[in-house]
Amino acid sequence: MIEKRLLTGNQAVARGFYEGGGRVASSYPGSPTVEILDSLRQYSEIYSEWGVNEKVALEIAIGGSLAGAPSMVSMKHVGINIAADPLMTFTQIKTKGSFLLVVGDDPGLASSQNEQDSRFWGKYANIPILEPTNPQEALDYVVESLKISETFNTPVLIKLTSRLCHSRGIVELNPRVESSISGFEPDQNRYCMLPPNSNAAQLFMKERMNKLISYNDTFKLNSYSEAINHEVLIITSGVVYENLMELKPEASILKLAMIWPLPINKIKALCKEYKKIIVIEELLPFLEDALKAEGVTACGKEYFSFTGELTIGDVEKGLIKANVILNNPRSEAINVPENPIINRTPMLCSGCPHRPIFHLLKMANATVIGDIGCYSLGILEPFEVHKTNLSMGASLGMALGVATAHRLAGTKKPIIATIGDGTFFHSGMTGFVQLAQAKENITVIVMDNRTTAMTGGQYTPTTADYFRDINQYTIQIPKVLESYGIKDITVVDQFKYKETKDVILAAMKRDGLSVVVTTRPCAINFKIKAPNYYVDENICISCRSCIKTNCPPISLKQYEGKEKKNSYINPDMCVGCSVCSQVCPVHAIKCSDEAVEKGGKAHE
Ligand SMILES: Cc1ncc(C[n+]2csc(CCOP(=O)(O)OP(=O)(O)O)c2C)c(N)n1
Ligand code: SF4
Ligand code: SF4
Ligand code: SF4
Repeated sequence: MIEKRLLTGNQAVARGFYEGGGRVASSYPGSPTVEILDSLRQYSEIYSEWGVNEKVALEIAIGGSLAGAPSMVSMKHVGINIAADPLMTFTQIKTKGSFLLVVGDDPGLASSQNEQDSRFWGKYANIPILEPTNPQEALDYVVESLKISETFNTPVLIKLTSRLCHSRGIVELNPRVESSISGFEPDQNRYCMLPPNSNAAQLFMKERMNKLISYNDTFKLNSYSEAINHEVLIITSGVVYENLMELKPEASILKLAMIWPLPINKIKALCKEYKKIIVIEELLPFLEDALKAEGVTACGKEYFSFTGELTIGDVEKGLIKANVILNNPRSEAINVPENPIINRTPMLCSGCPHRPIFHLLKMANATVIGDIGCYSLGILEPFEVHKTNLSMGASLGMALGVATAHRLAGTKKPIIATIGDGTFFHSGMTGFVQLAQAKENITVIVMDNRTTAMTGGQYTPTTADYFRDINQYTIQIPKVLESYGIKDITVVDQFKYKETKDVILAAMKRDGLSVVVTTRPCAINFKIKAPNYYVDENICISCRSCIKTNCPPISLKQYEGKEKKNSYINPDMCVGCSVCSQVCPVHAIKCSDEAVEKGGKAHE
């Protein structure tokens, strides 16, 4: 009997890599692909590792492939920007071990800073792209891509989206095909990318692409369903195909599994039979433009948005506009009725170590150049301290640019940059090298919460430090910065609110670069729970200072016999960080553990 399991798209990718004989996998965390590497950890046959950023993760997988091991790297769409340098040269090489680049796009921006379309990277890098529509296909396409990679000596890009990565489907499991690792065999013509080798590589890539076009013309995973009426041919791929099938349009449908290079001979032959060719694809008109460039009269983006996901309703609206289906909407009946979801702004968790920093930055009247991590929530109410948010590690260079421009303009306003430990190691270290040599007045707060919290708590080099596990490697941020020649570095425990405030305000006043490293770990990932705090309503003067810390357990309550509402702390949610008690002007917030209240140790 065939074994079946309910898997997410991410889990199915991991399973496919296992079944296809995968040996080396690396990744850098980022939604929507984080769980691929997490799922791979269950397979002892596969070595898996988080890279310090996407470039290093890619390079680990490249190394695995050069040594003949079937290898895979996974990342979110913006990760390709970081990995692009080695990628664009690696794809010129005649690969040895099979190589997969799995990328998760995020149409609709569920958890990303932009909506870039990774298909363009695949085209630019001259490699084939496969796009599955559901978890079963995610598994099958990974297995197939390992074979394609081996046959054509090419890296293969598998393009996923958030919807597919996180949705579940029943998947058939098959046994693993074992693979051997041949080891690295020196071949300078093949692996040393300098002229004339790279000149020859251009011709190899071109020839490889031509072979792939012929292969795709008869590729077994592309599917064509023919309507009786030959009015309209719809060309589509990915999750959109599943949405389209819910509508059962009276049109022929060509679903592409390998979306690049196009099976152009097959498409041209088919298109001759139809009056109208409609392309339905999320984000940019990648397929549509490629078809037009080949002389196919295709349309698409005049009916379907260039931004966001294309839901069943969106596909239906577009097809009504294109006169393919009648103006008789079915999607409302198909779509699950909307539950009344209460919109809430994302919030820092109870006891989050970033909270006191934002609370006091709010009062500091500085221009704060933010970065990417849980601390991006410093953009939102009630803090609204971060004035920029661009890409990982960008806060440092940008702060330098702003400070320089201000100096040139004669403006004197303190410039602060924030960065987390995950981002420091990902791409902040180089920014610090630049800052160390500059002369501008900048204060950088390194919020070392000992983890990559925003993507689910993957380790960083300082994670081991927190656990005091000397067997794990440990890199201390202040020591790294000292080695750059930075002298003004203060390490502070930000739950000592007053002391932290003094440290940051003093750093802002000092000339040159000042760095403040905060040390409190992420409350969620380290499962921190210390004795809770409570409000003595008889002392509380309803000033709302504690409410402004925006810690989830704190609310206003109508106590019996009181005229005004006073503060209240939900004891089940409070993790005892003490920050609210430190901002209370009348000492109305107390610890439930008297020993802590009298100066004992809390929250360790
Ligand atoms: C190039 C790129 N890769 C991955 C991500 C996903 N991502 C968002 S925040 C983050 C790191 C956060 O870690 P850290 O700086 O330690 O901050 P924390 O969330 O722990 O506060 C990552 C990897 C991204 N936004 N951009
Ligand atoms: S996960 Fe950790 S760092 Fe992120 S908001 Fe929660 S406590 Fe703060
Ligand atoms: S002590 Fe105050 S700020 Fe800290 S977790 Fe409890 S309610 Fe939140
Ligand atoms: S800060 Fe203190 S006095 Fe002000 S509302 Fe909170 S508990 Fe009451």
